[in-house]
Amino acid sequence: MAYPPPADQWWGLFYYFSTLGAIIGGIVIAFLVLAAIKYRYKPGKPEPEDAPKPGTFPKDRGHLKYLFVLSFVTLSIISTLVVGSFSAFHVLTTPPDKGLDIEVTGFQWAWGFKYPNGVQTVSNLVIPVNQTIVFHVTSSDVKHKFGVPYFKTSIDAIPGQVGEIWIKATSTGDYDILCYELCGVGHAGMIGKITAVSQSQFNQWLENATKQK
Ligand SMILES: [Cu+2]
Repeated sequence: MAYPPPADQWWGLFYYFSTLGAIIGGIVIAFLVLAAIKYRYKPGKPEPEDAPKPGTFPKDRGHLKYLFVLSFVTLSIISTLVVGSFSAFHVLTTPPDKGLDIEVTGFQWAWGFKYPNGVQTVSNLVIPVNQTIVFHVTSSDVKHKFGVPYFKTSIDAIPGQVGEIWIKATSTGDYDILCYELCGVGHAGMIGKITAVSQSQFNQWLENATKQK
């Protein structure tokens, strides 16, 4: 299943982390099981000479080369995770193009939307499909957090500040908007809806909404 941007970044990173985790976890567990079988206690078998003893440092086995190789492998893996995380974060916070600007204002307890031509809606946002939508998010009372779970993105809505996130719906349909910051007794009901429609349906809708303004 293909996820729309910027959720594709999130999922890419998630699969990268979980695949690496599964592979490395598999190797570690397999090594543990093999070692437990190979070096298990057998009656009459003497302890190896370099077996660790309580209260003494383990003997140097001269495996310095492995130390360097494994440190290098670990560092390489960790640096790809760090670079991957920062680049995904960069994508999440940087709209790919100018897109359609929507002003979002959180208040107790709903979301208000304002289109560039001044049309305003509450809780329900209609957007065109296959177009970048840039949300400029603020709050008129307390701290909220504007989140669009399907697109794996969210941002604080803070009075006096404007934060930006973006989405690009690649298929028509409804997507939930949630508040991610406990903001009062009505917090749980602070749910909005994004409806992605075709460009021509959107133009039609906006025209009607503009007439009714
Ligand atoms: Cu809220």
